Amino acid sequence: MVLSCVKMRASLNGAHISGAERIVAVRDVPKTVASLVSRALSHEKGSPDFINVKVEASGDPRRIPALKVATETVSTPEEGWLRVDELLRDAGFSRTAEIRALFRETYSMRGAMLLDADTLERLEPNRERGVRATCMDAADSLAAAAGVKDHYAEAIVLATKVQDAPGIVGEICMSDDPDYVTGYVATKSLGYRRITVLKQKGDPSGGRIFLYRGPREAVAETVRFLEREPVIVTDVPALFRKVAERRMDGILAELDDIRSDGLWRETRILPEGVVNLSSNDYLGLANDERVKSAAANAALAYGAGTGGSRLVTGTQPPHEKLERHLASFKGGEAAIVYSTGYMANVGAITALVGRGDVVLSDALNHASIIDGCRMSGAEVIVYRHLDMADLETKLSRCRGYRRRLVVSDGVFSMDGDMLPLPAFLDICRRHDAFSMVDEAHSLGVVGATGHGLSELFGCGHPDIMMGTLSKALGSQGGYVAGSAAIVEYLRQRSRPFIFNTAPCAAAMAGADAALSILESEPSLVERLRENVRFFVDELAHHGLSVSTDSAIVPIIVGDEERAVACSSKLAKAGFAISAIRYPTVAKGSARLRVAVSSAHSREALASAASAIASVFR
Ligand code: WAQ
Ligand code: MG
Repeated sequence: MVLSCVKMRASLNGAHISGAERIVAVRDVPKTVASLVSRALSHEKGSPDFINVKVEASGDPRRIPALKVATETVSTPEEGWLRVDELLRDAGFSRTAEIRALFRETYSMRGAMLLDADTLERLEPNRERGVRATCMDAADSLAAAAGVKDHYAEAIVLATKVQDAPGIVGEICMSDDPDYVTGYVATKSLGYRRITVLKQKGDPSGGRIFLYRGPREAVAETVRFLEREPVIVTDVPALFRKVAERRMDGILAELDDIRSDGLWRETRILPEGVVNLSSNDYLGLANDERVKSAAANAALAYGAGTGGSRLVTGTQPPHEKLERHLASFKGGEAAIVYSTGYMANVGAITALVGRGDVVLSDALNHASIIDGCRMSGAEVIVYRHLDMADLETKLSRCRGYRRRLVVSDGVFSMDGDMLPLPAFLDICRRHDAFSMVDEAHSLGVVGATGHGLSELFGCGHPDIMMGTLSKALGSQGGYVAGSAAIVEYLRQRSRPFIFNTAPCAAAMAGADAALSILESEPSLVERLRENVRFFVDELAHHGLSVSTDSAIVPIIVGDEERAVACSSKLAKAGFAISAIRYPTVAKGSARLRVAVSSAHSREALASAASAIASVFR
């Protein structure tokens, strides 16, 4: 087969923008030229004012397998260059610090510095330009999206050819693309070692050194080989991972953005001895001996998992017992339990409304309510936070719908403020809308004996009384209580109930025991209320004025990174207080969120208040 080397160079105002090398069959020259030219024209660095395409007859190419690739993950350029140093030493080079210093001199060169690895003499015939490796390609490069620049695949091809050149014993490279901070060290023995970070983002420096060992009179042949000898590199891993790698680019870039916006989150295990002021276990029942042994005994009696969905084989006696108990506690005719509170909200809303219906939702409702609204397919109208006048105005415009549903948190999880339930119910009634209230943060907290908002206000119940087992009840799961018909409807229609393995008996029995304790010891609720009052007063003593209707005490910081910094200072002082940021709350309204528990001692609350005040200064 007759082959051609095709080289493309594109520049703008004399500055290099992009270049590429192909070795293709003569009949593929036209389409190769077309794709390289279109690649040059659409380069992200800008559109070139000069494109040079050179097509030369090629001799028979050498075919050599790609160097083996390994990635060295580092997080800073300093670490990256330390790895370069170690790798060069491993490969038998000794003057690594001097090589590193010389590398900077390549930044202005178009080609590579050719350096004697031992004497550090510079051997390239033209110092300004350097030596350029050309006449190379990956096998099957045409098939693998030839028009797209891929640093990785092209660098492996170049590095493989370079290590095949007579006298060459190593290479160091750093990309000159300001957005691409990766480079590599290559030798025959090390293979191609990618080093993920060699410079800061935005830095346009880049360069290459080819390390040479051999007699001076052989240098000319090395240069000829690098610049003229056609080489086809087979088995380039990047070419076949290309699509997947590029797919990951967007993901990795977004992760970087999350980090740089101060919005990075991680899961962590609370160290021992830390005062936990972030827990929703408001009554300390998650660790109550009676609750724990009820859960443990249920696991022993019924198994660790249920093995089936509720409507198939997953229902066990503890599920039904808890549902009856919740119904009577909430003053409903029936109740239905879900595996999580999130699923209870999504399950209830998506079952109750759909296309042709409308749902009105408070602007600060919990994400699980928002998701339920979105997933339902109903029209969603958001009203201003706790603004009953706005709700009424908007609801009064919702005539021609099949169903109207109004949904609100009872206590708002990030602000600790509360729905004025009587007004809410009155508006819903007058406009013939279903009312739904999420009592996740009010059950066990609000009302003289912890029954929630209806108890506090001495008013009626919403149609859909949603709540959770995961907070004051110290267990895990969610529920909806209401009329027998509503609950039956959810059992028939709500997909997170139907298509989900039944929650484990331990969670059911634990919640059931906690509910019994709440009924028999309403003093727990009073103790919680006193703790909240005490804590708010302590903060006031230290000059921080905050307010809450619940056990959630928000302390607004504003800036995301400052909130995180406060939270980590508090962690160092032994207090786990979470920083709440976007997207949980609006951007610029980051806060420390303290959740008070009846289990907190006065001493712990007093020292927490003083620690919070001191990080605020
Ligand atoms: N021959 C010799 N030197 C060259 C050549 C060449 N054909 N092309 C570029 N250089 C020199 C020049 O000084 C550049 O500034 C420097 O090398 C870097 O070139 O994820 O993109 O084309 O594993 O920016 C490596 C990491 C990417 C890839 C390399 O090099 C990975 C890269 P760039
Ligand atoms: Mg480049």
